[in-house]
Amino acid sequence: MIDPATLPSLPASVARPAYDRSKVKAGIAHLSVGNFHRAHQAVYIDRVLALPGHEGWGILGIGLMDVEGERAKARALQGQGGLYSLVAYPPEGTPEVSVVGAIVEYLHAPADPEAVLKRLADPAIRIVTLTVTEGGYNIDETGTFKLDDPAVAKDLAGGLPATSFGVMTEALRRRRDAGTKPFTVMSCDNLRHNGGVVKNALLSYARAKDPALAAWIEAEVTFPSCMVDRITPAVGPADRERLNAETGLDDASPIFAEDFIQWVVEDKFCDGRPELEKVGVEFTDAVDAYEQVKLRMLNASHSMMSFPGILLGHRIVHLAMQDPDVDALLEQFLSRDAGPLLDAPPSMSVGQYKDLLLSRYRNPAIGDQLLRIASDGASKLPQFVQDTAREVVQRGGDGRRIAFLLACFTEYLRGVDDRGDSFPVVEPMVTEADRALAAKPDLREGLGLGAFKGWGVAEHEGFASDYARYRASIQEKGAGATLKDLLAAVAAG
Ligand code: CS2
Repeated sequence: MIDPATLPSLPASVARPAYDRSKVKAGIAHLSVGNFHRAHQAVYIDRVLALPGHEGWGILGIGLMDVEGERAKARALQGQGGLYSLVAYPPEGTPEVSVVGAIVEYLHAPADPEAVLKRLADPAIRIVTLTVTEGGYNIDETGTFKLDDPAVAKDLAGGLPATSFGVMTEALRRRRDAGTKPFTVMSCDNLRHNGGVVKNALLSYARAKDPALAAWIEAEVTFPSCMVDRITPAVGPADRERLNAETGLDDASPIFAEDFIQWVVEDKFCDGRPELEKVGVEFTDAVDAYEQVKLRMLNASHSMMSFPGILLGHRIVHLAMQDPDVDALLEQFLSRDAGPLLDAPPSMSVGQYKDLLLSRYRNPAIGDQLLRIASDGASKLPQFVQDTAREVVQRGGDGRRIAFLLACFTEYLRGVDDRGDSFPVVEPMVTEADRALAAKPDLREGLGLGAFKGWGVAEHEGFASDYARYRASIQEKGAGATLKDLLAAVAAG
């Protein structure tokens, strides 16, 4: 455990909060405090807290899930007074070690749901941010919020809410009834138009609960969109030991990340915001353009690396990048498929962005996990790859790499790679019906998976036959040989 009292005696090489934490109060509540939040938003807030007059902008972290991992996180963060260590790795040279102090309070909602609602009703909380993952917005392929989801239905039926949308709605109801201003709601997840998505989800829930309240929320709450970026690997027990050995700390919940960090935000806060522009955050009205580039280049190429890469037997990002076939697949996908369709903001060069991404992936110090990137692919692929796929097919372009990706995703669901080694498949949104489709002898039927619904590719003869051909080839001779054939066919023109 990190003991907050020992902060002043940390070695000089460890950066620590440059402000008096005892004066800091929470002004932002964050739902679902994952490693990404701790390596990203909390780092910007840690910087902002050192600005004069910013003591009111600390973070109240809230865990919502009733699982052991979340209970352990609560014990660790509460035991350390919200402190934790972060090691940021540049591609070369000395990593930067810091102890981050932005989270000044942490609550695990299942342990005391009323305490969470009380805190969220406090006028001092002026912004609620969320990282509940792509699948956490509970929307179907048409963008409709699923009111029949069992957890949502339970919240709608009454009692203290447990879901993120139930909790925010009840907190907003209490604020309205008390004459308190509402908080801004900002999604920090990798979703297309994340401000619009969280608004739609919250209003859908609120309308089903209480239409008058929903109307108040619609009139009063703002939902800025933002683009977030920092590669933050998962931390297993061995990483924890390694990090503590590296930092000399005894941290129950250390994290690590690349040194790159970016946050682009729409300036639309209904009850004020900290001066984040002073600590490196970019404010713009054109967030969608940044978000589009990031999702369709970074996250999509991550998917393009992970599903094929895992089948090829790779598990770690920079090692996969040392495989010339994976490198070539990504290079081609970025420069020929995703890149040319982008509506990039004037300040951004897509070519340079691509080069930067590939060099970030090659960073040997990170050791990011392909299985982390792959997890919940059924929620991620529609966000990251669908638009590019649809546009490539509509324009009569070369859909082979995307057909290969979808073939790899479908085959990945079996959980066995080219070497015959099995790997865990974490796909909570893949249903029994999906698995039955993926097992049909007519391999094209896999394009009917829920994850590919509405993409407009199954109807395209060339795309569907490529997809079926790649699946047959993966089953017969492996993803590695199939990728080699694909690259050779591309080279042949
Ligand atoms: C990854 C992201 O999970 C994924 O699919 O692509 O977690 C990625 O590492 C971050 O978005 C980087 O900003």
